[in-house]
Amino acid sequence: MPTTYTNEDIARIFDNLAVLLSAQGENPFKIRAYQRVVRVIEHLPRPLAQLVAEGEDLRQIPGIGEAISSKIVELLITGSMKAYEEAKAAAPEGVLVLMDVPGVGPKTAYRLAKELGISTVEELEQAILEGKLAALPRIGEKSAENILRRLRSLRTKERRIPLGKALPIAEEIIAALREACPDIGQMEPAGSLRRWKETIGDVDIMGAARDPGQVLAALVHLPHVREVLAHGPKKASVFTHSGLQIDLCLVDESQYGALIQYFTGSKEHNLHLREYARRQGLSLNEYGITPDGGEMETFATEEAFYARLGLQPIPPEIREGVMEVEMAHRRALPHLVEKTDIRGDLHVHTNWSDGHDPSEAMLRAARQRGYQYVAITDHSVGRGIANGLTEERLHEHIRELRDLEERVGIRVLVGSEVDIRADGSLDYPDDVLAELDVVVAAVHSAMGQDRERMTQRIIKAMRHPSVHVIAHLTTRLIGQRDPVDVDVEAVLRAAAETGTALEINASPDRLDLKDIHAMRARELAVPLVISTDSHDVASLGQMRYGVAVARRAWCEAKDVLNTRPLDEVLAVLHRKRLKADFALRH
Ligand code: DGT
Ligand code: CA
Ligand code: CA
Repeated sequence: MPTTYTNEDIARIFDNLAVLLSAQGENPFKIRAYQRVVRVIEHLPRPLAQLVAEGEDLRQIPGIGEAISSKIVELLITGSMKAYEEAKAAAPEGVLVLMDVPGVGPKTAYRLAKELGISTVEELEQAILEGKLAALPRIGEKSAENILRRLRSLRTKERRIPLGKALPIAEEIIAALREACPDIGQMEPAGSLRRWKETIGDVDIMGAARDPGQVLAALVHLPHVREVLAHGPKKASVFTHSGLQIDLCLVDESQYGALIQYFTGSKEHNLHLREYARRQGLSLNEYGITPDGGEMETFATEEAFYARLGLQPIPPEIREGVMEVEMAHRRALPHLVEKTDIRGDLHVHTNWSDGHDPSEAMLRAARQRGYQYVAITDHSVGRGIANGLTEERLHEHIRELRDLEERVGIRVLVGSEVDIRADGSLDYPDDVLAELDVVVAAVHSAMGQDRERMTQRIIKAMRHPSVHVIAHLTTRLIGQRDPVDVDVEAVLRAAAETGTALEINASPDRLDLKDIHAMRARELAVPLVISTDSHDVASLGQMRYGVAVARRAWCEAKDVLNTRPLDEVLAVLHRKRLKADFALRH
């Protein structure tokens, strides 16, 4: 059964393994081989999980021999690695506890145990507060503080997992359960995951099955599971190797509607709903609806549940307790944009810059998704590390794309993801930009600028007649890099004024614009585009995350430019150029 380990996860396991073995006095050659493979894995361009799934021979990768290859395959296929489990079993208990603390790792854990006699998380916290950790050579105040911060956020359940990591794992688990128990009826994620929130506290899965015991037994035995937290007749909670808590709850088919409604939340939505129901003499719980003085009624579907309350079905993405209940009562909910409304992707890279796949593969994959058009937007020349295109290579690429367009049978917009330099100027000359069908401009450098400079920098780029779209406005990477300091309201107003579109970057690491910014853009009638910023064929499938952001922003298809046919897209994009030409001439 497949499990999700990223290359980073696998590298960390080998790194830990090397430390554990060296503390246990193992053969230094073996240890060095593990240390070496960490570096090798960190620099692999493709996920090992994908290579293994495609049946590739890992021994062809320099630095990976027979022994290591079989350990990686074992880990990916069974979900654990015997050598690692054994090394952990041989380590002192305190070391194991400490090495699981984010920011500690086995090397520090051994030192803490040996040099400070620490073996519990509480002792660790105490030692940090007393300054003992900072006093250790090669640790220092900064990493001691860092460890303390992460310890605390762990405890307050502040540690949230990015949507893009949680959803694939939840989908894998549901698929594995369905395979193990074919009599499962409905089964889907609930909670924040079903509402497509950008980060997830824990994963809630709801299901209907005749034999709940069998399904729960299958869950606790999945190779994904590291620890069983609770296991009852209808519910179980487990903790996965990837660090996710999963709650699974099962009922009879006849009650599924109330169950999935309740556990989808949000708590605020449920609160509004309960108050609304109260006024009609109805009370709600996770099993059904009970009229005052009457018997509880059950519901097989969520639509029937909402209908009993006199409400339109409410899409999960907008169940945040704002005004959705009232709107559903007035039958005034918008028809939210759907994935099938999307007719093309307007931000795609190829291996001409930092993408992994050739132009032809990207075009064919876009066509296969049923798209009518795709914009190829490789990086501009100043992006040296991303292998940005010189003018000469850009022209060569354009010729290739024009040729491929006919052969592949998809309309190609030739474009560029052009750098917005620190001073707001652009990374190609005006005449080059004017030749392109679509120019997507973005900040990639000098991200530490103050609010005023950053805001003016982006607005200056938007005033350029050839800039059609601003990509990933805040440059944030969820859980990894904070957004730049920018006055979003001012930027959105400038976008409305200049007719510049803003991108909802669908890459689940980014989701930028985020939901509330996209909502404000919609209110200001800023044209929105949803783009994947794909660097390989598989990432084109991430469009669904961007659509979810737009849905959370209450967007309809008409609010999203790339739901329209190509001629309309070009008309909107190029209106700006015409407007600017006109302004120059008069
Ligand atoms: P998360 O896990 O922090 O990302 O957010 P949720 O929304 O998934 O929250 P979670 O897992 O605590 O609970 C799942 C849903 O169950 C929640 O959205 C609404 C429902 N729920 C849980 N506890 C309560 C409660 O005390 N009152 C009400 N009304 N609903 C609750
Ligand atoms: Ca949850
Ligand atoms: Ca939960």
